[in-house]
Amino acid sequence: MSLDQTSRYADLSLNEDKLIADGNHILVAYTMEPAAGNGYLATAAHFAAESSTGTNVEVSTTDDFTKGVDALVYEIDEANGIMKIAYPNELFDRNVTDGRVMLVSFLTLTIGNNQGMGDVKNAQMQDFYIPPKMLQLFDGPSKDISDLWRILGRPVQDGGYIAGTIIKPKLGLRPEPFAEAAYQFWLGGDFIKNDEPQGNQVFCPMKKVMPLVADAMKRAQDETGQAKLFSANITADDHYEMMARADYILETFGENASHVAFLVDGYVGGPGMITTARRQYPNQYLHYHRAGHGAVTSPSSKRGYTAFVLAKMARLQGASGIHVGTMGYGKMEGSRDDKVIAYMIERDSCDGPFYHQEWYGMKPTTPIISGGMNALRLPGFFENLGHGNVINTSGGGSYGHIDSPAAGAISLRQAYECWKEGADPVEYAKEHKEFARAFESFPQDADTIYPGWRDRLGVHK
Ligand code: CAP
Ligand code: MG
Repeated sequence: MSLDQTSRYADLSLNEDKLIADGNHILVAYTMEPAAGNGYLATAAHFAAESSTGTNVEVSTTDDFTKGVDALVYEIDEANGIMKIAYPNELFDRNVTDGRVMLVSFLTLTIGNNQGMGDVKNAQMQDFYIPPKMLQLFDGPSKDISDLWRILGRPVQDGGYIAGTIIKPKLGLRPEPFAEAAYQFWLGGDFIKNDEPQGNQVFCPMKKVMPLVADAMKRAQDETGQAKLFSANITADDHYEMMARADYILETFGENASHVAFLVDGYVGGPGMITTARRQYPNQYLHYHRAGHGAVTSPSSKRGYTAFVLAKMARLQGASGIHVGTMGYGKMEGSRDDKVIAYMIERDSCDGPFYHQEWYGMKPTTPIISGGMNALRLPGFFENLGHGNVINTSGGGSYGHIDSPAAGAISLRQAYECWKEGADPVEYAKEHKEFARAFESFPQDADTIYPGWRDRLGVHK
């Protein structure tokens, strides 16, 4: 049993509306279960202590100023296992270079030692509130989807769906087949990303493949008369390596460098990797891939933080776009209600699970939709989300189309147009060949989503 620190680190008389109005605290809501034999409020108070100014015993060096910056439990709902903690703004570390706040400090306090405490069985951050005076100190995005729509020649408001893919197979292509796969998709689609592990493998050196991809982009642009986009992976442990990759890629794409986004595997790479890319290359769209996040965000996890929290943190850091999952329409975990993740990062004002957040004009982060998607799954996805102002990357959905990657790309766009027109997809397929052939490319999906499609389209096994 730890020291009972309730009297110091809990104050249930605090009023949340007043805490928000005063703007002097970052507020955080967690699910939390105490370890057996530990009281709920006492454990929450100890959690707040370990997350701010305390430890498991009183120390002689504490003074009145220290107590003034204690994190405080201000609300608990023991029946539902919820606790809310107010963290004074002063607790968070500031850059010596420019006075801005850093996400790593937010994490090391709110999801740091408190993840391994003996009296806490588990705790997971569900939502957080950033007051205006702290929001201003985060970088936020420098480029957003409007910059991509501008390059694509679309309206910069509601420019609509960006049809994308991921070079598949995930690994194993040498430079020439890699670039050919890119060219073939670009003949029908807008946007290609490296898959998250693709970089400088010995069988596909970056300095061999990037010139070929840049040439494929030029040829596809000439062939189609349309601009094309490439999200190049610059992820690396060492930020000098990241920058070497980024500089090389920009130089290689030359006059098309503005068509290049930088892909960073931000969860496994950590916050510093995202901020390095954001601050060193503010002219490039910053694409946050979240591979690995499931370790803490999976619905089966009771620790760390949720996918909603990850996406909200990514916007603060300045991700131009982040993967938000497929809301139950793709292959990864997710549900229809995950649409709130997209709304929180794309809107200027939004209700999260526990807190309303105003963004005061901070640029939006694009929801990136990926994971088992294809043309058949998209109409339902758009219907659930309510709009198509997203980047979708369908790897299998493009390279698995039985006609060609270009046909796969076209089928994705047709799925969006079908949804926008409010058309019945099977009826729409009668007039749109690539979309129709997606039914034959992914027959299991077709049977599940559109039963009876074979008879209606006159396609037999
Ligand atoms: C999708 C993908 C994405 C995952 C990421 C993959 O490929 O490239 O990395 O979807 O998941 O490697 O599986 P497919 P999330 O289109 O072929 O499925 O977007 O949820 O972070
Ligand atoms: Mg991938």
